[in-house]
Amino acid sequence: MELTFAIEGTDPGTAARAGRIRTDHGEIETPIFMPVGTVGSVKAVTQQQLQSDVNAQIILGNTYHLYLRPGTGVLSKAGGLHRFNGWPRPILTDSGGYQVFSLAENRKITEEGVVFQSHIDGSRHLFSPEGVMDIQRAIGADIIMAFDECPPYPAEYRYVRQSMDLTHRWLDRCIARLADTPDAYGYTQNLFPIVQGGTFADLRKASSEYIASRGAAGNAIGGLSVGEPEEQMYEMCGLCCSFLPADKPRYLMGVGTPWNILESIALGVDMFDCVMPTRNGRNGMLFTTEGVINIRNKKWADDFSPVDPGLTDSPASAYSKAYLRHLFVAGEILGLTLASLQNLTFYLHLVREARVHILAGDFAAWKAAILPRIKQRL
Ligand code: PRF
Repeated sequence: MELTFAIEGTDPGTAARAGRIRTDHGEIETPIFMPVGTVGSVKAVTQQQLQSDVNAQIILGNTYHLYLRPGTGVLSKAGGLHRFNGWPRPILTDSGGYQVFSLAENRKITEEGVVFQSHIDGSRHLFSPEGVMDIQRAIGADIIMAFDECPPYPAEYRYVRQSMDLTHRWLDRCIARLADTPDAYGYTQNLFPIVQGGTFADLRKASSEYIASRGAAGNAIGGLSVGEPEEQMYEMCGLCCSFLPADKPRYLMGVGTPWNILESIALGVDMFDCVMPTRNGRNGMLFTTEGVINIRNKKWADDFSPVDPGLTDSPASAYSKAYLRHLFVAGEILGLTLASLQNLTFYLHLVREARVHILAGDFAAWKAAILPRIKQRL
């Protein structure tokens, strides 16, 4: 069945909403954070831990990485990514329209698509809107992203406008290709188009209106959190939300810090993903209910309090800060797992709490009270 979205509550003080997305692999309560599993694995964490400890409701995969390794041949034979990696809940795949710009070498963009060299072995490939839809069919995610160009920041108005127009033409080719190809595995794959337009208000409005006119089951906001000031990101995000349909989920791509997420929920965003909790976690940066910690810091060497006393359901809370610091200093791989679990548990806890407070109607007051605490550097 096609993905559906039901709004279950709206916050009186902000544009925040609490909703429920239904997919063929289960339901997602929004607002939601989606852990990033680039190559079909959320780094350092097992699928069982993601389900039982983190209670992740949906994870991300990347078309760019999965296409290069293990390739669509293996994924098709496996019966899709859910069967391949044993994750039974919903999956979303990004289109590669971002990774190809951030990772690949010798890229060349044309109307047809992007020619690039693999960051793994230098081999040459073409990503076109049609090709990327075919790859995402083979991967078999429940939500698949349109092929877009994310312009760098800063960029000239002329470049961003032409890039946005190209993204819109590519979107129409994505839609046409999907209409011509069946779902690969008997469940529905839903295309989310992506708003671009850089930091230019008129382009953001034009792109949001174009995307909205396509009537997709959900819509994404791309091209933000690429180096622009936070205030500008919020301004553009709020603008996009005001033009995207209210009765469809809105996904802000690649954002962000816990406070970015709370501010964007207030603007009307429902879905988020970011490598920050896992990547920064592996570098020793921990998000806790008390504030942000660098667990490698000497000051934790003999601090035997739990990693996050305010988050008792975090697996890391069974251990002390001193022990986790010891694992990092000793280079033990368990440290990477515990830090990743702590940060993901924190992010999922945060959006669950946000949902509770939206439904209770006191989201704005709760956000104002919690922000200074979680932003604090300890
Ligand atoms: N486009 C796609 N994926 C993305 C982005 C984008 O603009 C971003 C920007 N923050 C993150 N991931 N396809």
